[in-house]
Amino acid sequence: MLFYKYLGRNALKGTVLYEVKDEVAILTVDNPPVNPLSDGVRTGLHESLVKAEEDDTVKGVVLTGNGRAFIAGADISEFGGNVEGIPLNEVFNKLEFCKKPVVAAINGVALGGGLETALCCNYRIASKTAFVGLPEVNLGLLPGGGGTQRLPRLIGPGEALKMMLSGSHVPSKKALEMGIVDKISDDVVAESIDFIKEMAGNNDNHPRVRDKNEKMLEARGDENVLLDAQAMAAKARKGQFAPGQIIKCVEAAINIDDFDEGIKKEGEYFMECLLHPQREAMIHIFFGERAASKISDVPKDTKIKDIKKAGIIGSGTMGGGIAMCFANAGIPVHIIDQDEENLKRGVSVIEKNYDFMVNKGRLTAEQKDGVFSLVTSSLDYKDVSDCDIVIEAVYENLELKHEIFKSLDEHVKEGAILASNTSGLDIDSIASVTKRPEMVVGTHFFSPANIMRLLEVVRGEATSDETLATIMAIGKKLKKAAVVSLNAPGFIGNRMLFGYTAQANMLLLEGALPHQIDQALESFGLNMGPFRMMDLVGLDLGWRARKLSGKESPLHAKIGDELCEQDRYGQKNGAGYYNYSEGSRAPNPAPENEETYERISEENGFTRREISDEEIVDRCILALINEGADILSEGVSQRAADIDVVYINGYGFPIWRGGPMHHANAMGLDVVIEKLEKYKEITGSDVYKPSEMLVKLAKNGEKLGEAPEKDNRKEKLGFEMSSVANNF
Ligand code: 3H9
Repeated sequence: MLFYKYLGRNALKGTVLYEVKDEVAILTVDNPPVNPLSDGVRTGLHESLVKAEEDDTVKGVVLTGNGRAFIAGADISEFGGNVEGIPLNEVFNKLEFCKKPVVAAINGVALGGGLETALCCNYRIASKTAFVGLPEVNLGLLPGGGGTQRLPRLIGPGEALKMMLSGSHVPSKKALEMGIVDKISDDVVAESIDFIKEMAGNNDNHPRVRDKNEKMLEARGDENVLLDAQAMAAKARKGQFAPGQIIKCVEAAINIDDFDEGIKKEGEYFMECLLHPQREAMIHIFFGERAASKISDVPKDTKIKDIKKAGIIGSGTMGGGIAMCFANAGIPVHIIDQDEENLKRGVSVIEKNYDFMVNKGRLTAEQKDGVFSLVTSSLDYKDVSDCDIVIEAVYENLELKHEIFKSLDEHVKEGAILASNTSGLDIDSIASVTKRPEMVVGTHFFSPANIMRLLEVVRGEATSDETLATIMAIGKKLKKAAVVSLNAPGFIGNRMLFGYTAQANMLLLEGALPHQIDQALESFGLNMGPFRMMDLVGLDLGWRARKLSGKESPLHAKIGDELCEQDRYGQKNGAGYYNYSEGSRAPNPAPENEETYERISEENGFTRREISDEEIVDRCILALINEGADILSEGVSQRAADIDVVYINGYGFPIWRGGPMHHANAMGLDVVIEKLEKYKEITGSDVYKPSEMLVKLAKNGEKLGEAPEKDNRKEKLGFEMSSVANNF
């Protein structure tokens, strides 16, 4: 008789269905949509295993999942709260020591605690479409359900470390080759029942992963396994806490003979991850990315158009990258360019990109042929007439975009969506030249579009719910982190970037040097400091636009403009804030610029001073936070977490800090206000005048993101769309 110390069973989430068929107990995890191991599932598993053990007619147990998933892991929403019900490791213990043989019938995704569940079973049979993985590292965690001890025993510590440090998903065919699963089948449950019936007589000899020690003994004394893992973590997971903990767990698996001692170590290291602020930050982004696709005033049941074919206007870097996104998702895509040479070049760049992936082993030659065959091209607009969506991706010129949209409206079939890949132009103005403004939307991809995950979806005044819902759905299909912005200057990302780079430039005028500023922000965790980024984008873009406008350069742009006058445009011509050797993107110091910095500082009344790294980081990051709070209070962004998703996926903000808004919450909004006021005093700049929203929240002891979500409709707001892009 079991006695559980928790109460309120009705409130438990998820369940396990129990059925006996052909003398085999079938346990089906039922917790839609992806069957995480919530309290109800853990309880259900424990109870069902006891029931199967106590039933003398039952010869064995098959464990499977309902719907598209086997088990997607522990219930992520339980982390950081009071967890009720039976602890996971108690369930795993029951499973591993079940008195009857247990087969995991892996019908779909088995991730994290899901794969760990399967590793506690005696056998694993996977469907052709299933995939497995231990992606806990993406949440700032380690596989704490025995994964760090069992997976290395099954596939060797080197391969297990690669899987755990990358968090990669392994398709069932590869999982079979690696030895993670024993068999692949079209009907995993039927196959598992047959398997049990075959094995039933063999009652005492069912393998347990915990007993497989050969691979641990082989690795003992071989330092390379752990050194390779450390190198991998340093390169791909800079600044993150969990990877080091994973490596320590595997070190324990290799060196400690007693399996249970290794499990104990894993538990201790897991707890340190659970309590670490990075865990909260990374889980905030996991849920933030999923929330971003939901738009508060667009009903859930809004009809979604079926996108069977896409068209792209423009075969440049952006057009080609976007075309690859569609092809990679299995959607045929047709590219139009007005110039035959450009088109040929554009298509050959796409092919080269795919060849590169083949050379790196990321695609097979056969897969390349498959995706590349989905890309077609021509010079005639008529050839996109049958597309369900056409994305214009030409350079930023409103008149040119007007012309293109007029033609598209004329040629593309009724009901198709017309999208503009603009980083700052007015979507309402673009929509106004068509007879279908409700089907016009902005899709701001980030370069290189086939790699960068961010997709800013720009909602115009007339954009319909159906258009928006369809774009969010297609964003998911293209594996993008899609975030909605209102049609307002700079949208979300570039508006924040503007204040951030302006402050970096002000710090340069005041006395800091580009490499000091870059290093300080890279140590904070950004992928690339602002001066390396400006050199990459090209200093001449803003300079040329400012020259055309005939206006005097703003203070923060003075040094960049002077460098352009000296033909220093950035990486494109080998000299900018840094120097670059031919064919290399590595920045080398440019001491010859220092005379320019000193002269421009002096001409503008600055006495250059020593500036600490702390001031550099504070001033640049506070500029982001303060602008982000304004964006939120104006309703340009729907939620604080949306801003974080934008900054992490498009601007290299470290995921382990959870994005600028989460970082502000972690600092404490009272501290943020205090610092803003301090820098307002030092600089006299309104950039640091605390956003009213921050002041109000701090006064009430609240956090960003706790306020109710904004109704995101533009008509309430009426933004003046003067592009801020020229100010960069
Ligand atoms: C772990 O296992 C720790 C253990 O080692 C140790 C413990 C002691 N929990 O992504 P989707 C929700 S850590 C709770 O849109 P897809 C998700 O929020 C865990 N909820 O679907 C969404 O909710 P909503 C390790 C979860 O088909 C809905 O399900 N496991 C969980 O594009 C649909 O999700 C992972 O890290 C969860 N585990 O992708 C796997 N998973 O509809 C995390 C999903 O309200 N999950 N939800 O927005 C994934 O990677 C993807 O969800 C998956 C499906 C590939 C499974």
